[in-house]
Amino acid sequence: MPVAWKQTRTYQDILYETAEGMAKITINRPEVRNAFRPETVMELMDAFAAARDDGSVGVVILTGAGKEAFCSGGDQRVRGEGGYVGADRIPRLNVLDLQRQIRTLPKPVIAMVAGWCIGGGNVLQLVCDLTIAADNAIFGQTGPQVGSFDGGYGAGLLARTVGQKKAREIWYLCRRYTAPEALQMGLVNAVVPLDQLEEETVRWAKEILAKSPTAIRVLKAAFNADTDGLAGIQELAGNATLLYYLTEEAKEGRNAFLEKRKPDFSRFPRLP
Ligand code: S0N
Repeated sequence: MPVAWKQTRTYQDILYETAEGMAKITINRPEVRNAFRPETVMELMDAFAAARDDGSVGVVILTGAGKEAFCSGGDQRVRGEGGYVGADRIPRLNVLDLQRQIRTLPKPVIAMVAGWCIGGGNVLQLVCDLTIAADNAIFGQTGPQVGSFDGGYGAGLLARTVGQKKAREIWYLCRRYTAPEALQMGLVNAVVPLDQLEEETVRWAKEILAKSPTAIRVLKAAFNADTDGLAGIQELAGNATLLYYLTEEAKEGRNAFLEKRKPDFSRFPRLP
């Protein structure tokens, strides 16, 4: 049965739909192969924040409208000096904020990729937890060809994902890679016929939804901690704090303060 998506928030450049424990966020600018402008990124950040706060959402799917493209990166028509320029005339590289938001979202994000997945679009799928690609998907970086580069996750996480040599090839030569090639290099998790893309992505999402949300949450933070330095450790440690807050031991500390008495931690075990 196809998912009966319900549009639960309204935006200009993106779509936000929810159903059955999933949120689907769609970049909706097919006329420019779903390139993002500053406003697109602002809307995406708002949508991801909504998905984070919605307790009924356990998995987020990020995709692009139509069959032609997942995302072709930054909208080159509004690339000014010092960044991409929106209606407020402020030059921004706010997709970097979005990348971090996807990484730190305490729920898995699955990129559902059909067609072009290029430049900043490829970095967006890279920072997602998992990627399901249609057999028409094409991946690549264009930075050195169009006068830009992403030296953050776009370089470092790519190298951790596909290996140093391959990552350097991808950036230095700006070649394009088919979905099977992307699968072979570990850039995506699965390749399926285009007409089965959403069905397969939803199948993966539902498999995750059947698992322990806390275990998945901490695992995501643990994978991030390996690559994200102190920010990654902060995220992982935040989960430890969250779990600690739920214990009687932590509540004793809070209660003692509120009751203006000394805390009594003597009944709590010091486990080996
Ligand atoms: C995607 C491509 C390969 C599709 O080719 P195809 O199918 O032949 O279609 P086209 O006719 O080329 O395109 C259809 C229409 O869409 C427009 N269009 C496509 N991509 C863009 C885009 N990125 N920006 C604006 N318009 C786009 C075409 O112009 C065409 O419109 P019309 O019909 O009116 O002519 C092919 O289109 C392609 O190669 N696109 C460009 C890909 C690219 O180079 N993207 C930018 C890469 N850079 C980034 O993404 C930067 C990301 C970023 O913000 C950043 C982040 C961190 C640090 C640094 C940066 C940074 O600035 O680099």
